[in-house]
Amino acid sequence: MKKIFFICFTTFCISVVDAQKMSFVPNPVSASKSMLDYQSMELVGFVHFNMNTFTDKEWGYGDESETTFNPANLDVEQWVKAAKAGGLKELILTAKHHDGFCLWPTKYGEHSVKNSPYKNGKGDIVKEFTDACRKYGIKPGLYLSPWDRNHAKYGTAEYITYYKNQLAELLTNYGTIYEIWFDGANGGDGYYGGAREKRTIDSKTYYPWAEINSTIRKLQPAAKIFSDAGPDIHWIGNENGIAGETFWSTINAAQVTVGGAGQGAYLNKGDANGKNWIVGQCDVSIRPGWFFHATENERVKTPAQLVDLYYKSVGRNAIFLLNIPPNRDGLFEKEDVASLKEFKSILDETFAVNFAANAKVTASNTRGNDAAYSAKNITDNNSQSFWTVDDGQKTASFEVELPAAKQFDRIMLQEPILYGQRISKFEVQAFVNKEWKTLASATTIGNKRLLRFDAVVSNKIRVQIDEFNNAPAISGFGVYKSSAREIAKAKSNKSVPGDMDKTGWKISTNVSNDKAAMIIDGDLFNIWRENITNPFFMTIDLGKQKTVSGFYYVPRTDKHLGTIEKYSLYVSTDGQNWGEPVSKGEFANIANNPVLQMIRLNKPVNGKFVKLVADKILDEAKSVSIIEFGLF
Ligand code: FUL
Repeated sequence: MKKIFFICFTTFCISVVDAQKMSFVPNPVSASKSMLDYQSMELVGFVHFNMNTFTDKEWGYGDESETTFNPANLDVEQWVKAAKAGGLKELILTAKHHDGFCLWPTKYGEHSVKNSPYKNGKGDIVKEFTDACRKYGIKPGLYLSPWDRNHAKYGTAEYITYYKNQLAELLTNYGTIYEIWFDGANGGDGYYGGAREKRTIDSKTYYPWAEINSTIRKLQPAAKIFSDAGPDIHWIGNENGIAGETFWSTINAAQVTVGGAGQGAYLNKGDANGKNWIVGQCDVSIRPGWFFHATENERVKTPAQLVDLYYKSVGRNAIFLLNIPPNRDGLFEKEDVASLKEFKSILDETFAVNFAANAKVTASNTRGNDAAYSAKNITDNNSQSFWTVDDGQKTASFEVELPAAKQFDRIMLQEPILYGQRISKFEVQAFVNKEWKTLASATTIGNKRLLRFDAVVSNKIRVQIDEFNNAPAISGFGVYKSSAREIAKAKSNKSVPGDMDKTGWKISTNVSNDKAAMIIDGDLFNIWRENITNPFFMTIDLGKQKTVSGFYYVPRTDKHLGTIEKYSLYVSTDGQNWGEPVSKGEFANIANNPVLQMIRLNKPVNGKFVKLVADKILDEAKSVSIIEFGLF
């Protein structure tokens, strides 16, 4: 606006500029103002707190007693204050996870806080949460698991009615809700009111998503809806918090099913030809698991690791959704709070000074030679104004001259996404020692692209844009020097704290003993894999009697091939008589979150021999893979 008045003092002039402005039209699929605002938040928090917190599980079976849920010192304001100090703008609470337990006193069932010791059944954690968020200026969002392993009618139409009722309850009784999160995990075995069986649903037809979404639009017009398929925000295809190096905010939603298999790669890159503008969201937990486990206290992500994820999510045109799970007291642990705070402080320090603010810019071309599209808009610190070029240009470039040479190692670029996402190949160069040096080459930009490279000293930076689907436009540009604290070494993930010494162990398997020693060599990187025809098992001779209180399994993270999904663990004193398994179950959510799995036995057992049986391999693969196995 400012510029229009500056150039045009006559009505005639204004109408000419308007006509030219009009001539720069948005791509057919582009961001709405409200999705632009959503994406500008950048950082959203997740709070996984529910029955699993008290059972030390990732996925509860659904048969947990309500009396187990009892957070003695719950302080929701402590979460919200820590989230705020960490720069999070919105928080999403697991009102109900897959085990079906409800953090609010739903009137549609009994499996909720109302039958727990928490505040003698008078508590309502959704209310406490939404009130606290509002008090501290954080937007509240809610997660309501579609899968319910407690509900007797799961799999039938009756459950859908129950689910819709619960959703309506959450959407009507707790003020403005800003995000609703629909998890794709669906169907499988569970308690189901005592049936204890496996139930599969057809994820394409079981949930009436169109109807559910329109109810949300009606009851909570400000709420953004997340699911694998949007309609507003979509899953990034992994639970590591990482968007593809190339990332489009467009996909074909019709091609994606909520809870469908094998669509992770598509969602991780987006689709240059997608018909729907759906923003990508990178979910990850600050700890290995989504829920709190005391055994993971040593493995809270460091501030440097979180900053790295910021570059791989927000810096690749997506949203960063970071989970911080409260402990059994109902509080964020101090390690998590400290890491989050330092993460924010590193980002603040890095991005405090933009060396390119108001710097001089020259461009290869300016659309219609119109000041409204001037290259000056690139460095004016106003992401609404932008530079663009005439239609039909084959390439486009601009050069920024800093007032003085500076040392820098970060560059930020933005496209005005109200006009869509246009650029698909570009390069950044700096004039160093009298020649142009390439700092980085990349593909997409979108709302924000952050580039990291080794520090250079220069006063001239050039951006060469080589591929685009429509006249390219740039609205923001930044040049920064990263905080020295960012490169603080990430904690080694080599050690598994407190595990049993493996000296003298002997391992044998029913497939091959060739390299099986790799399974217990303490190396958390080498993958042992063998083909199998029968259910896999391995036996370990511990050399002498030991007390076993738990075990861990480290799966491969690169792909699923051979990942164990269900297991039985046996302990024996003679290696002949094994009896009943001392632990049997599933590595919950291992397909999406293939991190170290730690299983605690109900009670410690003495023995000299341990046997692990793979009751089920992910995707029924005909192989088994193990990076490491150990005991506690
Ligand atoms: C997954 C769930 O199964 C996990 O437990 C967690 O809630 C994560 C955010 O989504 O699909």
